[in-house]
Amino acid sequence: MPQLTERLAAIQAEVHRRNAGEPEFHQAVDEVLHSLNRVVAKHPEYADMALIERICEPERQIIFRVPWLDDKGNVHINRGFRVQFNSALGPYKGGIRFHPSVNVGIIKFLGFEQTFKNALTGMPIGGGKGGSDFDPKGKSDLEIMRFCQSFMTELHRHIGEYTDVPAGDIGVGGREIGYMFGAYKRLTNKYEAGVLTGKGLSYGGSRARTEATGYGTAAFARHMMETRKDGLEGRKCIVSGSGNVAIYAIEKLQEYGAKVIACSDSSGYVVDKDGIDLDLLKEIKEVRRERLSAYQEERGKGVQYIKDGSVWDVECEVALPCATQNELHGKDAKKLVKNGVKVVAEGANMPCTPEAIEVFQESKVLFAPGKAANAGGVATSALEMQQNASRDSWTFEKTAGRLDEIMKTIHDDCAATAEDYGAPGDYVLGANIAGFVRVADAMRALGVV
Ligand code: NDP
Ligand code: 2IT
Repeated sequence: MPQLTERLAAIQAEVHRRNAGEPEFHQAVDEVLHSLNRVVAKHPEYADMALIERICEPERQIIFRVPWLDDKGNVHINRGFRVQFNSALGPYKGGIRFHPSVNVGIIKFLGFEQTFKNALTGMPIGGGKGGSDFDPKGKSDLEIMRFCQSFMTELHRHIGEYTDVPAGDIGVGGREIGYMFGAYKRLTNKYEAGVLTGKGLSYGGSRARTEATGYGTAAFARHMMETRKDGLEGRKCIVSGSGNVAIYAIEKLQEYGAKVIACSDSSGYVVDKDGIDLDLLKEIKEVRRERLSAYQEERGKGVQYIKDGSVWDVECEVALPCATQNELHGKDAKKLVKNGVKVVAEGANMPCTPEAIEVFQESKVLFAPGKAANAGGVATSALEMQQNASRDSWTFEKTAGRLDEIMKTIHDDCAATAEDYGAPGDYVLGANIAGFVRVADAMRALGVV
């Protein structure tokens, strides 16, 4: 990475000092500050009025106790978080994550990334993120419900259609959003559909929201290939993870005629040379909520399951990391490059380490950061908010059509911005600058708040 200017280096040092022990947050901020070198050189006014310092400081951080009862009557305690990062463009907007690794630094990095991502969608949404260190694995349906109700008992006072609109993320899908919406409705005595997105179709959800993140990431990868007059048809692909984003990225890649030969979960990965059987994967992951090893057991011959291995060892031309942060390291990137990867688009938030990104960029592999490539999820959440506000419900075709247009626009904005700032093909720089400028313009207009 290039040296930061003295001013940006001082901001970086202060962010690190003030948020000690939060390496993921430092990582996300450092990347954006490096992109801002070029902005400040061209437009010094963006460094006035402590604008960059303010953009790195969350507007509000809420941390709370979440007590809940398991099926045997034992009391457990988890910690809940909501980081309301930036509301210059609209109400705070971003998912809720339930995973034992959650801490304030992780939620802060996600909220910071979300601010720029949401700006890139062009929709009127600010940035926020929340979650808990609750581990949903192995919990009964009733335990999940009680946890969601307890979580919302505190969260409800901080959110609202015009304030903050949470959605799903790791460990939070349709089931959890349903329980949280039910609890919110009861606590507030209001049918305020626009307070949460990712809702079920029977109570105000949007068609295509479930599919949106994965579909959008696959579409983004396709647009990247198009810049080299190339496509995805017949390409060998790997998608890491096997959750919401991974499943629908696989579905769209298959629709484009690509061959997805591997996917993973936190216990291992499968290689299916004939192409992943998506019906079986959905049955195992979405319906039965089982481990990926079941895929090999049921699909049988010809399928390999590698316990604890790295899915990036599999040879491919297209790689979509769709599991979690820092899941693809420098050594994985080198292996992928050696094996001939052409395009890497992040379906997850910050799945590639800075070293991995450097390897891709130096090797001229097309690389897109999550804040651009996975923005289709939150963009479709904003479409859900539009439908809720107008008490309307759009068809799948209309909603997915809007998503396609939005992904194309984000791709083209990032590419054009990178070019304007002297780094054609650098989607990291393009996304960071295009997102920053939108948020910064609004913040300048709103004064020091
Ligand atoms: P899910 O909970 O549906 O799936 C997560 C998948 O990633 C699972 O296969 C899980 O495996 C794996 N995974 C999670 N944590 C780890 C870990 N620490 N190590 C290895 N594997 C892990 O979540 P989503 O698909 O919704 O989210 C995936 C990523 O996409 C996240 O980074 C999220 O922030 C991002 N994202 C999600 C959006 C959405 O709309 N849902 C929108 C934009 C980004 P296992 O089951 O074994 O834990
Ligand atoms: O990281 C993300 O963009 C999400 N988890 C989705 C957020 C949303 O509000 O739909």
